[in-house]
Amino acid sequence: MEVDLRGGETRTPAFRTKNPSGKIPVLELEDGTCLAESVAICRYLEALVPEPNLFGATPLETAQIEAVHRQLELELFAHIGAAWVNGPIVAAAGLVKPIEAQRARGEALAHQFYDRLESTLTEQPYMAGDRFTVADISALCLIEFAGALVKLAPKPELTAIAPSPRNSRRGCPYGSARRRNPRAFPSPRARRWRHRPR
Ligand SMILES: N[C@@H](CCC(=O)N[C@@H](CS)C(=O)NCC(=O)O)C(=O)O
Repeated sequence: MEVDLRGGETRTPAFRTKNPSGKIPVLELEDGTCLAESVAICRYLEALVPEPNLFGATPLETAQIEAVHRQLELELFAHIGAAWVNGPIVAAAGLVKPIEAQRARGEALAHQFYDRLESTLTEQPYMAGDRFTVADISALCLIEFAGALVKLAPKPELTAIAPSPRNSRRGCPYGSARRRNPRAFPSPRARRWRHRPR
């Protein structure tokens, strides 16, 4: 179902019966049940189709992925969001009266978080360890959005977190960290051997 965001459709009483916070995405099931929040929707879909696993295969791994994912949402998404909401595109659309100090603060805190991600991805191939999870999906979408629409791409010297379609084909979606720290980045063959069923 298409929703006219700019026209304010998500703020109407009819839409708020689907999601009281007046935001998309909303997954509407055949029986009319509506499910809000992107992560809740993803969890629901993974419960229906468990493989490939993105949210964790053991209690410990599930909690570890959740911790990384929440930090991405609360400490990166929130700041990119502040820079976006108070930036020129949203202002030009006349949706929000921008506050320059909030834009600048969002931008500075997002860059701080990028520095932190750079060290994480220099030590390990993925956000939450040695395999691709939902935390990587969120991180890659956020970095892409920030670069394309908020002029808030990571600085060029942060080569480990740069999304890399070329490396993605080799099994790692990020930049040149594999080359800088090869011991932390075993080849796909070595990784398969390490994780073989015993
Ligand atoms: N925490 C929510 C955030 C959803 C969200 O911010 N949606 C934006 C579009 S990406 C929206 O609907 N904005 C419309 C508005 O705020 O009026 C989720 O992850 O689903």
